[in-house]
Order: sequence, then C-alpha cells, then structure tokens
Amino acid sequence: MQVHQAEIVISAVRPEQYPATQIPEIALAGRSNVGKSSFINTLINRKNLARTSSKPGKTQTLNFYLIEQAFHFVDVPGYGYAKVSKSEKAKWGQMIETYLTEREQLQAVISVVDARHEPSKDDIQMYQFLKYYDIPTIVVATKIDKIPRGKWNKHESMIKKALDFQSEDDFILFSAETKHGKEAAWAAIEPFIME
Ligand SMILES: Nc1nc2c(ncn2[C@@H]2O[C@H](COP(=O)(O)OP(=O)(O)OP(=O)(O)O)[C@@H](O)[C@H]2O)c(=O)[nH]1
Ligand SMILES: [Mg+2]
Repeated sequence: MQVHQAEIVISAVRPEQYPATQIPEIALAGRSNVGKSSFINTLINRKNLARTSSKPGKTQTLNFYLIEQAFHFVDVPGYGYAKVSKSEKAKWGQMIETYLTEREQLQAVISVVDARHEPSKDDIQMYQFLKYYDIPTIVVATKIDKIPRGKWNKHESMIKKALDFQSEDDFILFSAETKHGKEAAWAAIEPFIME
C-alpha cells in the first residue's frame, strides 16, 4: 500500500473513547522500546507521526491512527517497562486486555519482538494470549539491521521456537532503519484490511 493519508484520531484509555467507526483495526503489541511506533512510521512513510523515543514508556494510551480512510493502526503501550508502578501495570493490563478481547473491529495484532534476543517471558505470554483468543497474529522481528545477514535464519528459528510460533501466522524480519521487510509487512496486513 502507498500511504498518502495518515492522521492521529484519538488517544484512548476507555472503550467509550474508541472511534465509533466500523473500519478494520490492526494493533501493535510488544515490549516497551522494541520499535512499535517506528514500525508504524516506516509503513506510512512518516518520520514521527507515531511518537517514538529512546526512552521506554513513550506510548501510554491506545493511539488510533487513521490510514488512507481505510483502517486504523492502534499503537498500544509497551509492556515490561520496569520503572512503572504496580498499579500502573495493572491499569495497563486491564486497558490492553479489554481492547484485545472485546474490540470487534480488531482484525489482527502485530506482535513486535527484538530480532536480536530470545523473546522475553512477556513476549511469550503475549503471543500465547493472542493464540488463546484466536486473534490472527503477524510476528515482526525488528532491529534486524543490528544482526549480520548470515545470522538472520538462526535468529528467526530461535524466536519461532521460543514463541511456539503457529505456521498459520505471518513472520517478518524487519528494520525501521533500512526498511527491510516493509513490503512483506504490507502484504501480511492487506488481507485483514480488505472489505
Ligand atoms: N537500529 C534500529 N533501531 C530501531 C528500530 N526500530 C526502532 N528503533 C529505535 O528503538 C527506539 C524505540 O523505538 P520506538 O518505536 O519508540 O519503540 P516503541 O515500541 O514504540 O516504544 P514504547 O512506545 O515506549 O512502547 C528508538 O530509539 C528507535 O529509533 C530498528 O529497526 N532498528
Ligand atoms: Mg511507542
């Protein structure tokens, strides 16, 4: 998809604040600072529409971006950010669980993991949660620019094994830095946003 139009619609916390539209939604999930917002920006050719930061915890609300009047990307706050209090973590958990389990417009989740490392406990838990609720998932292993090409296969196998990756899902090696995987990501997303 060639994106010409992209705008933030709303930063929501509660379901009453979600946009009252029926268009499909694709949500981003992943550890804090893994590169979720950067992934969105790369796909829509914007430098900083989805706000990114070298400081973890930048995205704290469900941010709905309207793309080409056709679908929403929903940027979800990252998990596993140590400096967040217990009560804030519980609030985050509630907000994301409500959205993922109750939002009928949600078509698929892009689960972003760091290509360099073994998936964290939280990464594994998130993927298993998505599989439990039968939510189609696109696993994006990002920051692939930090790994030499000769090791890409090894990292892909390591991540798939740790997640117990299901073959009906998509798996994409990605870099917001080099834009590797951008076309593959669109190809994986497009079937979920067609009417
Ligand atoms: N080298 C490299 N750096 C990346 C890549 N993607 C993101 N980054 C960097 O990683 C940091 C975090 O990126 P964000 O996109 O803000 O991460 P996020 O997952 O949205 O973070 P939260 O909103 O805090 O959950 C930034 O410094 C980015 O520049 C990538 O593909 N390669
Ligand atoms: Mg973010």
